[in-house]
Amino acid sequence: MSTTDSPLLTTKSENTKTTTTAFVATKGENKKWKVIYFDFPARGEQLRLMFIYSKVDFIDERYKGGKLLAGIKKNVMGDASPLPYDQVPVLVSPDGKAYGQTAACMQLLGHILPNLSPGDKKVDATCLGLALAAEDLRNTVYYPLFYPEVYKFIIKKKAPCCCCIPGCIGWYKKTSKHKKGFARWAKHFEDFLRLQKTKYLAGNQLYYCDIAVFDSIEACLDLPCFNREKELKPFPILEQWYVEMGNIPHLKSYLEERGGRMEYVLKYLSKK
Ligand SMILES: N[C@@H](CCC(=O)N[C@@H](CS)C(=O)NCC(=O)O)C(=O)O
Repeated sequence: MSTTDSPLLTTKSENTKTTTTAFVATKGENKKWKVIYFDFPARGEQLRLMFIYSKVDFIDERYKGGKLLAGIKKNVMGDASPLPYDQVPVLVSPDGKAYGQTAACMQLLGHILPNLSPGDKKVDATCLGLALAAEDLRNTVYYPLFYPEVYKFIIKKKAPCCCCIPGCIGWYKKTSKHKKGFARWAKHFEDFLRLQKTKYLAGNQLYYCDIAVFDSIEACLDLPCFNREKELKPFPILEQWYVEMGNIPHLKSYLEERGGRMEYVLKYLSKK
């Protein structure tokens, strides 16, 4: 398959230069790891952040929507499908082995990239637990709130006269219950930092779990129903850690260039 003429997806490397490509690694790129995910900063974004933090180039294979992703699932591609669970994100090693399940991919990348995982197996269990907790936060807070928030945002912007509809959506989708879940998880993360008195979540060094938790918190707080300062105020140690994580130069410039997640959705919807 040609690597330059597929309309299916775009590949974005660390320098954010976007080129069109197919999902087979191009010549010269075959020594790189690859992330397969949607062209949207959600669950798979943390894998991209790992590479960006480490300044290691990677193949960033982005699918613009579920229909295109369906084209590489097992019922279409059989055993040649690169999706072990028919879901994304997927991490593919330079020799072509595909790994699924986000927390497992984070742990593996932590071991592959320099200085992102602890040598001690017990500390690594703590790291994996934190990466799984980050997924719990995403699954119980971010994802249930995402579509109601997108609808509310669009209605407020495009039809402000229908001002009671956002409230009805909130009531119907029980958004306040999901919103409250944020503080529950933030308290756990604050406790890790407070009880260990460490700079990072699992020690005095930044590990893959810090990137997983940072990305999950950042996704939640980017939803319009959250006010960042208000949500983090009860958790001052976590807030300080969060601000420091966001100020890490490489992450900061990537996040600034990427922009907010809601802006990303609106840009996507306006192109439709
Ligand atoms: N437990 C999985 C969940 C993965 C998942 O839900 N992926 C979603 C995108 S965030 C997906 O692939 N959706 C498309 C589909 O299922 O067809 C993980 O941690 O990676």
